[in-house]
Amino acid sequence: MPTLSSMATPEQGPVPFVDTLLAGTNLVPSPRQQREEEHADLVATLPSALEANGLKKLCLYQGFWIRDIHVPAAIALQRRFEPRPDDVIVASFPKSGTTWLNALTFATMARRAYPPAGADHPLRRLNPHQCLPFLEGLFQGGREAELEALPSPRLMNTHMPLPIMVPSAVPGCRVVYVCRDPKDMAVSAWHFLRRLRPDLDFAVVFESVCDGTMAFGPVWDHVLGYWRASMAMPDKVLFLRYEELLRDPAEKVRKLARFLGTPFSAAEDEAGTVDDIVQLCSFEHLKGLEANKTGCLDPLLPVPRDALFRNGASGDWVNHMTPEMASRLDKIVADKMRGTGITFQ
Ligand code: PAP
Repeated sequence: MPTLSSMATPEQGPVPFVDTLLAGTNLVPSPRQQREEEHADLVATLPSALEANGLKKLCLYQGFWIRDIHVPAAIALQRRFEPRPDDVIVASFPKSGTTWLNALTFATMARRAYPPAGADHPLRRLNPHQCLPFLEGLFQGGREAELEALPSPRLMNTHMPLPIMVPSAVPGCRVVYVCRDPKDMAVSAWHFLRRLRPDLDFAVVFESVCDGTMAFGPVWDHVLGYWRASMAMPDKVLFLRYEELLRDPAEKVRKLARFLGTPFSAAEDEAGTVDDIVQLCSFEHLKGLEANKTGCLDPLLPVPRDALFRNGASGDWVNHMTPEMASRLDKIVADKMRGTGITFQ
């Protein structure tokens, strides 16, 4: 069994997170009850709402609707997350391309240790989410020591809005952000949430997007926080759009590699490494893998992994909303995004 320290060198890139757990550390989570009680008074004072599927409680914390269980995680993140200069965080609003960007960033950063065409590439045996620790999940679960024990460079994932990550993470490390047309995001979220509650009405999810109460919302403030940071610190925050990734994934992978400080070499160009990464992480390829067809996302989130690979396209909103609904959401978003140049074509 490899030890954590023997698993990677900085040149090799990140190691798949679940493999580090299997490497047998004795990291004991802090007691759950104590962590939740620590902030129970604060959580009780926050405005609250139910998530669209009626199953989880949301609290308005620092301007964002986050799950009540994530409030202690947000506080712990703000107080105790210590970024390393070579850390990379993949950030996104849910259902906006997280799984894809997790895979692309992991494959790009780890390409020396794991050539993307290789038969033993971790993404051929693991769901992309298993390769990256989910920050709020670890901080919620008292598992911060697992993050500390990870060899550098660490690659992590979060849905937390940037104002909650600041000042702890940015600009202490690099962040790659992906956003998506909120109409398609809403449709994707509905299909996902239905896996937990099959009778869920699309209109309920749609309203939660429009009024900003979808978990981690409002979506426009989430997007704008990272967009502004990408404008102010382009060397620290890379802002990507799902629709652009669909249009030209190879070009975006090159941009990602340049941002990460590891542009593709002439030899890699010659060898077709970019195309190999694109192919490895493509919707069709990932969807067909056993690791993505079987099992659940998390013991705490009993949704089958295949829920992450539904349609993988843009524009499916036309099949779910009336033209009136679409133009209502478009108008809300356009008003919020005015002057930024952000569009979702
Ligand atoms: P998460 O927030 O739960 O991690 P996330 O990965 O952000 O979910 O979003 C899932 C969406 O990304 C799904 O969209 P759909 O419901 O409209 O189909 C999923 O199909 C899409 N997706 C996942 N992997 C890929 C990929 N490799 N290429 C393109 N789209 C993908």
